[in-house]
Amino acid sequence: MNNLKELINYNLHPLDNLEYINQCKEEIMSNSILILNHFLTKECLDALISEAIQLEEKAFYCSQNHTILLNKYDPTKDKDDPLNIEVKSDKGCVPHDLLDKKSKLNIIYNSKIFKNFLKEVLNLNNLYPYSDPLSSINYNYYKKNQQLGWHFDNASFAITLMIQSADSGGEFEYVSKGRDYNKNYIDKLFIKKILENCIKVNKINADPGTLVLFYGRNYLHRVTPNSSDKSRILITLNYNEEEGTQLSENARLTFFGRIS
Ligand SMILES: O=C(O)CCC(=O)C(=O)O
Ligand SMILES: [Fe+2]
Repeated sequence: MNNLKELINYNLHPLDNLEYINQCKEEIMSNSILILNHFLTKECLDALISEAIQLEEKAFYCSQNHTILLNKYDPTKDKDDPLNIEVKSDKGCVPHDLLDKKSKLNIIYNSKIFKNFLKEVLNLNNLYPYSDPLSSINYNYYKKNQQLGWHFDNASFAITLMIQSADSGGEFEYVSKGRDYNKNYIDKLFIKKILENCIKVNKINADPGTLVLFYGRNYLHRVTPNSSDKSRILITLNYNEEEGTQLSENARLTFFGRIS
């Protein structure tokens, strides 16, 4: 069985070193995002690219219009209200149960060292997998013209691993203000300006093998349309702070086309 230290570039990213953990913690506190380049070893990245390409034909593609809070447009409300404006998202998704049990992703996802690193850096008490068989680890595919519209996540934090970037477009854009979920605060005017493209936003185009952590529930973010013929492929590693959490049946139907 592979050891975590053979899957990630431990020399660059010593996940159980206190000094390194604190450095990452400071970085996410000051930049609102943590980008760890060359996180995966070349062997691990190659294996995940093969797995992603082999599974691509099994992806379930969904296309939906939604608001920035991932709700449906409400015709009884003002259509210009920033919380009622529709954006479009379309992508393909391969759920966890289609991955080989021996996938290197399962090893990374379940590794005590990795989970402990995440807990420390993201200030979390616990990290548990989803209790449904689909939602914990997902491959996401963005083909030409596919995108993820501006949104806030339902989960407080997001963990992604870039596997293949688009040749053009398919960039991750974000702003690190606009909402404080815990204080029930949302800055509609600021959000409106973003939706109207009046504010300069942060942009990253992660290279394959990069791990990204960010607070998606408070930071508006999107993936711009992939304008190349090469699919953008990205893994989301999804955890919960509470044990026994399932993704809602509605969300499972939307993203995976089935509930189990
Ligand atoms: O694909 C990305 O880089 C971000 C994905 C994302 O925002 C999401 O799945 O909610
Ligand atoms: Fe998101």
